[in-house]
Amino acid sequence: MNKKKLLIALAGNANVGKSVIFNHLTGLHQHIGNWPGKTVERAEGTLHFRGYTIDIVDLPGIYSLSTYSLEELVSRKYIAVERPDVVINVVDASVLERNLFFTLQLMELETPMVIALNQMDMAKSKGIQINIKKLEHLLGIPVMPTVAVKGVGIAKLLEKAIETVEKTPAKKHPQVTYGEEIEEKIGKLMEKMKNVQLVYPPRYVAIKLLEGDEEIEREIQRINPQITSAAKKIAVEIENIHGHTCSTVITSERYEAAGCIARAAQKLVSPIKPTKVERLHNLTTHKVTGYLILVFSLLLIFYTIFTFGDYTSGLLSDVLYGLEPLFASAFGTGIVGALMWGGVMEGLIAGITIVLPYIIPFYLILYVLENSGYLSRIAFLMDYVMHKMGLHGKAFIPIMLGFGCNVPACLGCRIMETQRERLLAAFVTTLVPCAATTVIILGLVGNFLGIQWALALYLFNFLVIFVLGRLAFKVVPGEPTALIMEMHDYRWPHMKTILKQTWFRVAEFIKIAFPLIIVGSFALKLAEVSGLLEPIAAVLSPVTVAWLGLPAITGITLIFGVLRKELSLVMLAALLAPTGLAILTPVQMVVFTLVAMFYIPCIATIAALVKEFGWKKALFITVFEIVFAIVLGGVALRLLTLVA
Ligand SMILES: Nc1nc2c(ncn2[C@@H]2O[C@H](COP(=O)(O)OP(=O)(O)OP(=O)(O)O)[C@@H](O)[C@H]2O)c(=O)[nH]1
Ligand SMILES: [Mg+2]
Repeated sequence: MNKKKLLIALAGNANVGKSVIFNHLTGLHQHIGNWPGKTVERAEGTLHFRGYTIDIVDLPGIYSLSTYSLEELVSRKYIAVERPDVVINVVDASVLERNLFFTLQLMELETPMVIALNQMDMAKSKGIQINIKKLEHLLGIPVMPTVAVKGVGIAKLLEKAIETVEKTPAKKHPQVTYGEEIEEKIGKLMEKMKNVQLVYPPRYVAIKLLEGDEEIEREIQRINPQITSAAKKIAVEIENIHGHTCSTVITSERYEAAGCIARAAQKLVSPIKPTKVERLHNLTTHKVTGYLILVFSLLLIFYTIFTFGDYTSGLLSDVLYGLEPLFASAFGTGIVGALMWGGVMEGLIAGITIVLPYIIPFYLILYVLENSGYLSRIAFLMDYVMHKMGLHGKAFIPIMLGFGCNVPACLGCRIMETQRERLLAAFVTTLVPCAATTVIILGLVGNFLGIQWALALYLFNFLVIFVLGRLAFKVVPGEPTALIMEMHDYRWPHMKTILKQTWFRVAEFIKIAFPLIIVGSFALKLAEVSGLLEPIAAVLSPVTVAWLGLPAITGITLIFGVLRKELSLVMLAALLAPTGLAILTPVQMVVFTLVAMFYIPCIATIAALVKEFGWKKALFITVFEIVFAIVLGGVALRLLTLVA
């Protein structure tokens, strides 16, 4: 595969937003180190975009204006030596003049350039209006307005940068012109360098020599001492004419040029106070309040869904189970009756009592969050953590949903932009302990061994999610694509859209999951009435008894758990009567819970996986998780027995 490669460097003053842009572009593939021999941080990353493999380097920010800082030396050397295909000069729009001073110097390096006019929101709130077209015209460089913290304009910026590279032949690079005398002297010096091989452009070298730049001087001194002595002589001539040092003259002319451009391109209007919507944005993305609000919102959402779900589920259950006598009178209490009630009807009830009470509110809330704009803020806040797992910040949403129920969570992975990202997110999601898993963890381990053991299992679960997520990120073929999120402003959610989206998703879920649930429970019931359960338990005993050290009966209850995970515990309690679960040893409890946590996505989740990714991938995930859980359970048994 011969992919087109590009090298892009981000350069600009300190604190303008380079790193924020860098993170947007390369969130999943970063390498932070130091510049060779320097203590200045070097951040590099890769992304895939429009068929290009793009390496991005975040050059250190330039702090000072007059003296040559380490950061500036590193930056200019990189640009001159590595010759990036294009330099993105990040500029703070709210202090345009000061930033243009550096832009003009960058231009002298004669490298293809694009300007990211960042912090447009800050400029706006300070009452600075910038005429983009005019700025582009004055500089002769494409300018893209951005608000990096909201991801606004970042994708377009990247497009513009690529466009600049693709435009061949590159047009002559625009330059600042200095006063006549200085231009003349620059010309003179350039004449002397005509036959000298230089890393930097000759004009740049001439200007830097006149400015008395030590590093450049040293380099040229080595190559051709005549040039440096000529430069010294010319500098003295300029000093005599202007009465200031040559470097002061050049700096002030450059300053004048920057000021001129800034004044021509910007207009001061009365500052615009941040609106309510903007204040809400700031509050919800703030380093402290943002996370506090996030935690509070999540708790509120879960609390609402579980209280509502629990209540409605119980109610529906009561009503539907009230139909049992009706069934008994219609189909009798024989095998047919058992199959109709225990197979078809109980499957249907399981479906209804999950779908209506939990999934509908989940979707409603999800779409309200999405439509209002809060979802993208959540993604933004979680971006860093999720990147560590090889996922985009957006994947946090399905994962969050997964704690309630894996089914809507898997379907929710659709918000990811590419098939690969969707699959990775869904895989991780199926490992999240859903409400039913919580019942097992709390009902068995929490109840009998204490809450600290339950918490430890949760922590272990997160660890597994992290490790397997990271692993999947490495092994799933394909490349992580840039997922540049752009936040729109907060707005009132549009209820009609939300209801429509919710209805659409719920209907889809019913269509795919219900037949599977009913067929599954029918098959289980059939196995039960035909006396197959005991033989099945016996067949499974090498795994359940020999490897996992559990009672043989768990083979059957775990199979039932495929329908709804908590069934595996509920049935186990019933089958172990009269002693109940208390007969299990602590080690058995932990092993059983571990297996139940991971052993399979429930049948409805499998259905959702099939729907989204097809049979093959769904089967692969399912088989992988079964094997993983069994191996894990056995290893845990041996480790725990060693310790105990
Ligand atoms: N309001 C607003 N703030 C921004 C924007 N872009 C960046 N910031 C903030 O500006 C600050 C500096 O951003 P960085 O990306 O760290 O800046 P940098 O250019 O990498 O800085 P150095 O690494 O020191 O050169 C951070 O607090 C950002 O949150 C923007 O578009 N709008
Ligand atoms: Mg930075």
